[in-house]
Amino acid sequence: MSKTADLKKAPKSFKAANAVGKQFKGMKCTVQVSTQDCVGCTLCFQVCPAHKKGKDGKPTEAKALKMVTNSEALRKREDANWKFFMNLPEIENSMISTTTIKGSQLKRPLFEFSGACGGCGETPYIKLVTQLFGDRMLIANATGCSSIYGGNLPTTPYSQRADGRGPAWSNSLFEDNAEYGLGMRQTVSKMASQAGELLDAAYAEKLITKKFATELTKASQNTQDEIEEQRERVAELKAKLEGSSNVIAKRLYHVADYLVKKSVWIFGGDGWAYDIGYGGLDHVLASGENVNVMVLDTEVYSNTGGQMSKSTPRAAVAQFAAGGKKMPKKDMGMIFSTYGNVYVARVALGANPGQVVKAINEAEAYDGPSIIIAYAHCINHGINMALGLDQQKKAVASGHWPLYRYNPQLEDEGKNPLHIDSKEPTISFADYALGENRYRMLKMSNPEMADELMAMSQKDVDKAWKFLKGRFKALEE
Ligand SMILES: Cc1ncc(C[n+]2csc(CCOP(=O)(O)OP(=O)(O)O)c2C)c(N)n1
Repeated sequence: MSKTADLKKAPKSFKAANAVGKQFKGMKCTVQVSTQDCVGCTLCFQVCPAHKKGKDGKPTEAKALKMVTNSEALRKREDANWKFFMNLPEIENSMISTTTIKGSQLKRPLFEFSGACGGCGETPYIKLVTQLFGDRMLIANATGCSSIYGGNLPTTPYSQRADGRGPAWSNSLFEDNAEYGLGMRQTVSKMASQAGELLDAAYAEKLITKKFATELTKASQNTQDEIEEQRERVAELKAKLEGSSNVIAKRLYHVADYLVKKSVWIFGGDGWAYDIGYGGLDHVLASGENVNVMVLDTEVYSNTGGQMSKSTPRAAVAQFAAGGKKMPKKDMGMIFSTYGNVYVARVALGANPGQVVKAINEAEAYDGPSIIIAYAHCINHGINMALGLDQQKKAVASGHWPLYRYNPQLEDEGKNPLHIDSKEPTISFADYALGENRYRMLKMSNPEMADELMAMSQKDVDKAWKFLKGRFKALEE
């Protein structure tokens, strides 16, 4: 989104449409593709709401976006456009609301061009989180796909704003990631409290005024503009302290940046969260500390070729479950919602992107532990990856993946903490599942077993829905 004046020096081939929305009057909007980095997954083309779609969900008429074959000439032209686009000023924070899809998408992603499979279902969640909090984020990443495409060193898809701020990212092990993130949280909190104590000492030594010290400790940091204002205060503080030989001044200078609120995130797959790292995850969520967990749930250990986890649904074929998984899927969301102090959300971008934006914002705002369990379609499911988001929609429509948010804060306000965001199932579990090879292959190799497991799976879904609705009702009373 740009002011018309900013586009004066744009290359001739640079495209921009009139922006839609009252607050954007007179502005221009561009969706610029980096042709050097596009992997041709077609997801953007598939989901574009401007395109008319046929019965099979595929666009029949392209409007805003068109897939074309890359060429040297195209690359050259779009390289110039990309360079120009990347140097355009960022949209002003006051013009957008990052609690909406539109607002969130006008912010610069600080995660770009990963080496994940074309059409990966995990990466859009990461991109979105970095759009919302990337400039002050710390990420502990469990080993898995997200640590491989997220840390393909010496390159990294994690990026930075023009001022150099971006996510701080690290990966420890597969099995200790929640604890690793907890360590980040505790360090950040300790540094911030130390900075607070040193501010008092600095005031006592007359290095700064009491008014300034109070502003630095009491400033509200709930919006992006407030965060930027706090950064300015910290810069002013550091300028005052710089070069001083006073011990307090020296120590405060080194921890002053922690006076700006940080956002601690813990990323990992279902193999980590449901199985190998579960004990640690449980411990960290029960600790009450302010961390945000994002489970990128592909329902298998994706990075090592698709082994079953406790998230794998019954009837699906996976490694170690060649004859179809016999046991039902573990309902981790419901488990953690019984703790009472944990924010829990179950989300699926392909089904309801608005709910995902809401959940991520709520999880971050909640001053305690949060977990978001995000459905991520995967190449291991044996699907057409270009239609992964449609498959997500079907997972929700069948009731296999109910969408909900459990916010303990609401309970404190005397409201029902559980909010169910998806409707009663409209299609059967088989209607959803048989669109994926992981279920279909059993039907071919062992039809009787496939039918038996499919019938049990339908019962699993029915039971889980009944349970969810019962929970909602119980919390209502
Ligand atoms: C203790 C340990 N066991 C096994 C591995 C090998 N390993 C690396 S990634 C991975 C699978 C991760 O699966 P998941 O957590 O579901 O994440 P995804 O790849 O699906 O995103 C495994 C088994 C390891 N790194 N450490």
